[in-house]
Amino acid sequence: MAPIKKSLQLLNPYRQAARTPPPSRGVSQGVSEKTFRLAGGENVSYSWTKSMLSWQRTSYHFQPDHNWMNDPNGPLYYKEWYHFFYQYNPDSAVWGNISWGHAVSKDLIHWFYLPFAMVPDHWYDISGVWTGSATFLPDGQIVMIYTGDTVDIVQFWFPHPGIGIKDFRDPTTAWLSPDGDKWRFAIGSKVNKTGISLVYETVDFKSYDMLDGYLHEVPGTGMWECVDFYPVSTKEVNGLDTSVNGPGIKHVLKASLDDDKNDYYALGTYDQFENKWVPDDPKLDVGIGLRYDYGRYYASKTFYDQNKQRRILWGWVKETDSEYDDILKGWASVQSIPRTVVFDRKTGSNLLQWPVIEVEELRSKSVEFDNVKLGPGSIAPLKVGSPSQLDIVASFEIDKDAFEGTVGANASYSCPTSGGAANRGKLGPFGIIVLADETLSEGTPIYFYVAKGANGKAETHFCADESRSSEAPDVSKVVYGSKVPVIDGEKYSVRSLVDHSIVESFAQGGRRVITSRIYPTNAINGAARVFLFNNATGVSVTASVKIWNMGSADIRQFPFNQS
Ligand code: DQQ
Repeated sequence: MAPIKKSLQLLNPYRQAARTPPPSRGVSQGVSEKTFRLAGGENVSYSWTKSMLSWQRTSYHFQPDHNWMNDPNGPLYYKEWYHFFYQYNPDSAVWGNISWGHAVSKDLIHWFYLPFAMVPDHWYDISGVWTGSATFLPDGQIVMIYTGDTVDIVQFWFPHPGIGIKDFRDPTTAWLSPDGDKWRFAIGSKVNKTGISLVYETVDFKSYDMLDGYLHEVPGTGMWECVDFYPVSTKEVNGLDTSVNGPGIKHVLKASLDDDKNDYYALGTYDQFENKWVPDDPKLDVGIGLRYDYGRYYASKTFYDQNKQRRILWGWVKETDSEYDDILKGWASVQSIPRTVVFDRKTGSNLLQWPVIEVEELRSKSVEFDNVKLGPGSIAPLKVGSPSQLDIVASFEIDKDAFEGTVGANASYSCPTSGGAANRGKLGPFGIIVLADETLSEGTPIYFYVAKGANGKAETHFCADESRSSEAPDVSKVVYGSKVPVIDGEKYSVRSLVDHSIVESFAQGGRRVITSRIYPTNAINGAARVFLFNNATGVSVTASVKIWNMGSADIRQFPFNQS
């Protein structure tokens, strides 16, 4: 851990003065902006105390001991260990000098840090060892293909007419060609404003042929980073190895959009003979349809866990405070809790993401609140042990008669633009408030809002409102969210993993996910509280909640010096 005291002393002289915005990081080198930029107000500082900053560090999410981390790289399971690599700056809490950090775990929760896996030390990666993926070969060898940043800021991939020299990156895990004699992998790119994915073929991972045409393209989506491409079973709940194709299988294509810094996926069909992927629904194509996460989540990557026959998704969750604060803390970014990914057989139109079962090892004391009646405009405090580290599972039912009798309830609702949890409608919002203080001067509502048009058709929105999450002016405070399918007979359900400055919330069994970074000034340590609320004007809501205190993960250096 960086010596916070020393940093505070160094930085305090200018912290109270007006600040200039931090420099852009990454863009001139050809990748997406790595500095979080507030829309205005960046030069307003807040006098964070040491205790506030220490509270922000997470207790059971993976993060390095100190300094900057970004994308997950080459995750895999090998010889009874999960390996995780990550974009890492060994020198500072801002993006730069990118190397591959490396950690191993038996359970995806407790980790040992290992020495760097790769540092910039060859002509083809001397300016940075950027993102890549792992492929197992039949003889047991593992191949890591990655993007190298060279001295003249040209990527490792070979120029292609119409494509900018910096616009190739982030190879996927390879899959076998139809004859099984060649490997294929995809990379992200763009032509003008059209996001594309190219596919390369290789026999030996030494020489490569680029296949004609694109795996897929979507006009207007800009540069695609960190493309991911994998099969999901429409029949079974198990995950599939990346090379599997055939009946009962759909293929997921994911791109991280450089232009808006979000991860979009779509379900579709891969014709391996034509090497083309076609979305099931062109209206939900990559970059214009579904996102893995409607909060802060980027550069994600899956791997097939042959240990438990599941596909696991990792994603980078960046800071949404200022870069000055990251330097004070001495660290920046966390990884989401790894999530299992399966096809949603109930809707047939989306994936389900769920925290890996192993995180439940950290659950300890629990409290339950059954059938809590919440009248219109009510709020109920919940007594919980340690409100900074929680696993909350909650479900809500709306009073049936009132629901059916309500029409014309704000059919044009949208989480980001409809005024957050303070905006009362007939059928919402209702949900939980986490990381709140006693007086609710700070708090983050995670909630449902049901909108119902004049035609009686209901649509449910799942949102997270950061607008009152912190009294500090220099952190992000947006309202995240999206519509979420709720099938007849289902309750409104949410699971939230609270771990200090990160809250990951999963609605309807993982149909929609929102990850927030939250930096309260009052609602920390013993002052943090959890509430249930119903801010609807027209209906009562009945809530049932179970909340576990979560222990801390053991994340430390590998004990090389012990026998
Ligand atoms: N991060 C890496 C790139 C990738 C970007 C550089 C996405 O390979 O495109 O750190 O965050």
